Amino acid sequence: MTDTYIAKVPTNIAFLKYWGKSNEREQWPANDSLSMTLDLYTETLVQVWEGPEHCFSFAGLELPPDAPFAQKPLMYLDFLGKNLGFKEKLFIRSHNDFPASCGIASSASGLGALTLSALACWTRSDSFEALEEKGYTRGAIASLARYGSGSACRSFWGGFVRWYRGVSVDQQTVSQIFPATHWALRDRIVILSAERKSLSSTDGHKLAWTSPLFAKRLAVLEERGKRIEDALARKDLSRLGPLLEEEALEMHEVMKQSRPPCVYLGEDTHRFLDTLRKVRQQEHLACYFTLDAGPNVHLIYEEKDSRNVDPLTKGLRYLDVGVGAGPQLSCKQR
Ligand code: 2P0
Repeated sequence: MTDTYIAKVPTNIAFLKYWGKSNEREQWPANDSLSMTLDLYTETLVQVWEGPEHCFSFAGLELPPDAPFAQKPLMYLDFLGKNLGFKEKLFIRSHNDFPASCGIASSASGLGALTLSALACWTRSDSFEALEEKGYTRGAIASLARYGSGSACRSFWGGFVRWYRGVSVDQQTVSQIFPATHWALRDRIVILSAERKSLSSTDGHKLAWTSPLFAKRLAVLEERGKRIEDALARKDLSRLGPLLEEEALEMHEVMKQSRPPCVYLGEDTHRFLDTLRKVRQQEHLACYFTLDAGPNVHLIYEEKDSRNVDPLTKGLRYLDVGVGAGPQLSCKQR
């Protein structure tokens, strides 16, 4: 047995969406994105492994290298090892602290936790400080994670985080704009369907440029980003909420008008959004929605309004989460 390096990395929900890339190979997004880090995690444990290939298990099940769920992480791990010059094979065990069958995309937390735990193991680092001493700042680790999954780079900070595309591929940066303690927002993720999506986000990104709406969207995002940041700074949900909804619906309209169309929302989603709008008007409920690349709805509201949101989700499956404080790294000695 060797030492075990343990990374816990959160998921995030985008307020300003990353959809479409300017350079696929370098994972350069077409626009800035901005997210809230969630209090939902992937935990990944890594040890040095004497076998001929990496060994990967998820939720207690060892996955053969050609299993669909194992291909992306294993290919990424090879890329990471080759690029950084680490040859040791790794024994990796990973699990989420949310149910696997709930339809929540976990590539941000999953690829983030894989990056952090693998680097920690290869460099024998038991903390972010130890990694930094070896030249891996938090920003550098987030940049590496981006190659695994773009949205993973935003999961390396707690609170509210912005991924700046910069003026060239190598100028992109990620940083926290407000800490987790800034504003007690909640995300109630209403699970309307837990089915695996028919088109992966990576394939969906490629279609963005085929949509006649995409160029128009890019032209308004800088201004929308400023307004979202301003509403966050003022903790003003009555200004933030409509911006979140406009942004989420616009992304899905771009998807729908791509060639071929890419449709993630179902009838259940539209029905639920209609109910939300009706209840919000009748009850003056301060609750708004955003959407990911899937049919489930993220209800965003202030913690103090939790009780008022309950009737809306009565009888439905949901996860209720707060703002996350960011990733953690530790080491269990043999
Ligand atoms: C986001 N999404 O900003 C947007 C909103 C989905 C909808 O980032 O190809 O899994 O691995 O970079 O990060 C999903 O895209 O795609 C995503 P890759 P990723 O959160």
